[in-house]
Amino acid sequence: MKLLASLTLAAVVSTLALPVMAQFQKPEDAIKYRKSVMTVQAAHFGRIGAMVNGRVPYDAKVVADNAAIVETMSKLPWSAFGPGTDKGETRALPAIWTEQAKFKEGADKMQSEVAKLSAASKTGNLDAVKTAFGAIGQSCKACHDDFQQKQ
Ligand code: ASC
Repeated sequence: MKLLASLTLAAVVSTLALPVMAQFQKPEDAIKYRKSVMTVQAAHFGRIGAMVNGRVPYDAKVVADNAAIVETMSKLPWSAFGPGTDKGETRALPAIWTEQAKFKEGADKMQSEVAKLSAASKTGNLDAVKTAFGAIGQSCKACHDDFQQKQ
């Protein structure tokens, strides 16, 4: 019984830890993973952007659904910037690894701004959504300016 309890606990803990502990076979798998996450994240952020910018009529449910996806995605890329993932098909700059504290600060800031968007989206208040959306855009840009090679 004790063994079963500890096996169950281990299974639960490893499931909970999964998003921040994604493991990769090869560096290129990690690079592909983080780029894919960014692509999906940008797609769903963009759907909110279309409403924030008035290109598409505001629909609170669509904003909330997309904000929830962005919130999940925002947690995922960071574990894929491990050692050895600085070379290959990537625009990641060396500063990510030489200025890890600053990089983490940017990652944390982005996630907290995204959490605010998620909260705002549940109120149905478009002005609150606009404010949160703008703050996220700034945090994306700040990190890309410092840590992503220009195209
Ligand atoms: C996006 C996207 C980014 C950011 C950035 C915000 O939708 O793909 O890289 O927002 O443009 O300034």
